[in-house]
Parts: sequence; structure tokens; C-alpha cells
Amino acid sequence: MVNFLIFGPPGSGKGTQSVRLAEKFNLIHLSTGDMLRAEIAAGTELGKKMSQIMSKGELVPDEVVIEMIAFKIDNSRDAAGFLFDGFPRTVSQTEALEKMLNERGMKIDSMLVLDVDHDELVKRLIARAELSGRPDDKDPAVIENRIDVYKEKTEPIIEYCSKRGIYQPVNGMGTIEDIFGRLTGYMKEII
Ligand code: B4P
Repeated sequence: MVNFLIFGPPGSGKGTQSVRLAEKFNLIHLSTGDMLRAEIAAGTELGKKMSQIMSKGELVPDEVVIEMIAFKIDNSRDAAGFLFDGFPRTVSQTEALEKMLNERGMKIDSMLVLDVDHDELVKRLIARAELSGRPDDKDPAVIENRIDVYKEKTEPIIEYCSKRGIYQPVNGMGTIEDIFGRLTGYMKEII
């Protein structure tokens, strides 16, 4: 099993690249953002609560996403590996993921971090709002809050993973194809 984290600020291309990478390397793509949006679309009680948090650009509680991920891992035991997209987003989620993987004889093999300029992030999210209708993409103030939350709560994971020797920065500027090429290059070194 080879397990990758794809990491970066909102709009950095995590979801976009993960779909292609999972297909190319036969990995199971686990996106906590997609799982949460599925709960909202299904109108569940959890979805209703989480929708209020997500529309403000805040993070949902750690225990909610940790439970979702644990369930998926345990129901995908024949996988060649996992590609975690948008999870972990806090140091505490990272510790929980490491524990979960270690208990099952696995580890995080590499953390690929997409590096994208601030103005480009905002441009991509505003452009997506027109197509997706996502409330967290529509309002520039919410986008700025998501970027601030990333810096404050999510970026510290980089230092945590650097210490473990699994941090791999990736230039996230350019075309989707260019970035896909860079990511596959790094992943081939591990797989
Ligand atoms: P996510 O679903 O993870 O959303 P995201 O950060 O916006 O990234 P996404 O992967 O969707 O977008 P991408 O950069 O690919 O999270 C949404 C919310 O859910 C969070 O704010 C939080 O509230 C909650 N949440 C999720 N996981 C959580 C967790 N673990 N803990 C707590 N809360 C959690 O793409 C953006 C746009 O850019 C797309 O339109 C794409 O087409 C475009 N794009 C991508 N690459 C491009 C390129 N190279 N050039 C031009 N456009 C590009």
C-alpha cells in the first residue's frame, strides 16, 4: 500500500489533480470535501450542521472527518493505496491519520504540497463559483477566510511532515497538464 496526501490552499488544484492521479496510479481517492458535500446534498442532519460551517469557510470538527475517513479506510481494504485530498487539515487530524494507518500496518508515504500564488487561488475559486454554485466560492470574504484558516490551522502540518522526511513541495502554477506532469514525476519516485 502506498499512501499519498495531496495538500495545498483552497483552489490550489487538489481535487482537480486527485481525480486524475487516482486513476493513473489506481489509488482510492478520499476527499473529505466531497464526502461533506455529499452529506449536504443528501440532506442528512450531519450535512445540515456542516453546511453552516463550510459556507463560512471554517473547518468542520476534527472528529467528524476522522470518523468519515476511518470508515472509508476500513471499507477499502483491497486498495493499492490511498490518495487523501483535503485531509488532514489540522495537526490533530494528521496525528489521527498516522495512528489509523499505523494500526493497520500502513503509513503516509509522501505529502505533495501544491504551491500557488494568492491571486491565482482567488481567481480560480471565483471562476469555479460560476459553474459549481458552491457558497464557499461565491463570496470573496469567505475565500479570504478559507485562505487564512489554511495558513493558521493547516499549514503547520507541513512542518510536522517535514520532520518525518515526507514533505514534497510542488509548483502548482501553470496548466492542469503541466502540474499533473510534475506530480506524477514525484509519485513515480515513491511507487
Ligand atoms: P475542499 O473540498 O477540500 O475544497 P477546496 O479547498 O476548495 O479545494 P478543491 O480541491 O475543491 O479545489 P481545487 O483546488 O482542485 O474543502 C471545502 C470545505 O470543506 C473546507 O473549506 C472545509 O469547510 C470543509 N472540509 C473539507 N475537508 C475538511 C477537513 N479535513 N477538516 C475540516 N473541514 C474540512 O480547484 C479549485 C478550482 O481551480 C477548480 O475550479 C479547478 O478547475 C481550478 N483549477 C485547478 N487547477 C487549475 C489550474 N492549474 N489552472 C486553472 N484552474 C485550475
